[in-house]
Amino acid sequence: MDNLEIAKTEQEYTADEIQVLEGLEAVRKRPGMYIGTTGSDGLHHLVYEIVDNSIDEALAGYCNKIDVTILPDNVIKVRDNGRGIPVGINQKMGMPAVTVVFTVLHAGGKFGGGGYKVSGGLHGVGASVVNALSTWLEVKVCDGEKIYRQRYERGNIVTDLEIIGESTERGTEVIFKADPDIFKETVVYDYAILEKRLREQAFLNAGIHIELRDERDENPENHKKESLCYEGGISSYVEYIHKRKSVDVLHENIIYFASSNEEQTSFAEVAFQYNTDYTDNIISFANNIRTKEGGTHEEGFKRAITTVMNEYARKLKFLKDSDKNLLGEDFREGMTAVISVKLREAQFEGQTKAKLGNTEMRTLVQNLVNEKLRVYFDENPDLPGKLADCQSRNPEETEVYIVEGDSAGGSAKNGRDRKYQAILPLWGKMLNVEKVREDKIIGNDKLMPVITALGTGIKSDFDITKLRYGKVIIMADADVDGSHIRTLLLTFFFRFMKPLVEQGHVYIAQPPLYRITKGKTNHYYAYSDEERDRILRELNCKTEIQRYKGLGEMDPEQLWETTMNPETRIMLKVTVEDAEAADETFKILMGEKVEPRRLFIEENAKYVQNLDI
Ligand code: TTJ
Repeated sequence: MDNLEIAKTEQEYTADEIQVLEGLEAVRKRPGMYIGTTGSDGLHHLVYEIVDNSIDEALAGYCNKIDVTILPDNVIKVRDNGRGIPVGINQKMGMPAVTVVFTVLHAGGKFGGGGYKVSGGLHGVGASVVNALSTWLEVKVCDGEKIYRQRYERGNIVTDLEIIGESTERGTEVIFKADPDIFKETVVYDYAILEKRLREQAFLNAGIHIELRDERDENPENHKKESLCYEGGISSYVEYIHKRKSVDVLHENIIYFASSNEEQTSFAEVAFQYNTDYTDNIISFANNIRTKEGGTHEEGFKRAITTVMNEYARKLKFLKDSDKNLLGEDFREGMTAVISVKLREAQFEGQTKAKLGNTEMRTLVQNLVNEKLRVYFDENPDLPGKLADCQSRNPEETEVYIVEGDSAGGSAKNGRDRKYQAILPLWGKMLNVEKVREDKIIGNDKLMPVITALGTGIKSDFDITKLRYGKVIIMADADVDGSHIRTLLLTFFFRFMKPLVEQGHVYIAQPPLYRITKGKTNHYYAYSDEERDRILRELNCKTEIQRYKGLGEMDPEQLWETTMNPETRIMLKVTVEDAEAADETFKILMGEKVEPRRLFIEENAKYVQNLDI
């Protein structure tokens, strides 16, 4: 695990390396200075401060289990299976290192030169602050031979560090009771708040086992327990967010990248996945601390996503050479992302000190995503389409265009009337229709976004009242690939959303085949060879004829004018006169011969013009 390597240091800590910076007294006088508030937030912060020490030990590679228990009377117990806080005498202070950790402000091996503090609460002040703000606190250390214990009250030593037994195990246990004289508002812990934070830590530190227990109730049947361990790390976090929101995802795999700098002193990882929502949800962390205000790591991520996605959109001809780049927000719509960086001497800036300032993190994350996302797109060219939804939610007026993503998606998005027209681009190559069996249709990730976009469900779950768009319009090129898409979609609709076809919701867009230009400014569009000939006869003068080979050749205005504007467009309405007979035809469609398939589309679709008039 990369992050463990970073945290590991060359030399081991010894009792002498603990640096001493200042005394403890001030903490009880001005607790807010050290833990932010003395309200509920500050109370919970005590737990994080203690747990962070165990997480550091885990990141250093010496601990894999952390237990957190809320005991009766809101006493907190934190226990790990790490090496144990050193018990040897610290020469500078003349007392055991563990005593220094708990009684001297800003003490702790992690603040010395050789060490590297990875985690750490918002204020990074450590165990002595918790001790100062506790009515009492007891620490137990097992060093593989003996068990040591020391007790403090309001930060003051009340017993020497004593040997109380023997054990072959190693680890540290801290038990404390928050002081109600300090936490006047409340000393009652909220299980859900602790669970949320510990789960977050479990995501951010893949593989660590954290167990949270609530044993406050005198009846053991009412005790609560949560085991938190995520081998998948921040990818599991993205998965968890999507599951909890019960939002549909647009692609199966969560994209994950990670890298370190050359010196192995910084580490960055990102995980993201698109869903059917329209908002973005980017969560970032530096040294396991949430950076709500973002900062350099988030900026690097966003820049790289915008750059590489635009590159990819051009490569797929989703954007034409003359088109402007899409904006960053266009690519973040529906994205859930977790960004986590670990670095030495993180600088926290901003209003709430929740914004990462280290500029080297911008470069690290940006380069990471730039490089790995390009490779990812090369290896996974079939990313599914992203619905560009319309503003209206009234199916009486809304329509969705299902478009071959690599030909006309961009023009359609730009040319549409976004009030009532939604665009769903289908990316990548269509499966060969004859190979698509019924079971395959459902697993086909091209169709997943269609199911999601329409909102009706399928088969026995199908519910027409949930249809989000009154018109479902298939818009594909007049070539073999386009015909495959139409056939696949019609087959799918017929088999899985039959009432959609029966009730006349499905249409096939008719883009023109020719553009006839007379002089400089007069344009005519012909939708068939006959129409072209008629126009040429009527014009009876010098003209220029352009044959459209695909929708992609049309700019947004032309596509609107010829194919999408309800006032002028021509659409084929797909009807199913006899469901049984049509199913037979679909079977022919599924067969190997191309001609019966083409005939089906012609026979089952009739011209309807100016639908909205
Ligand atoms: C320090 O260097 C020598 C080996 O042990 C390292 C250490 O301090 N490990 C450590 C500390 N593991 N766990 C802790 C710890 C655990 C709790 C619950 C609370 C505190 C303050 C420290």
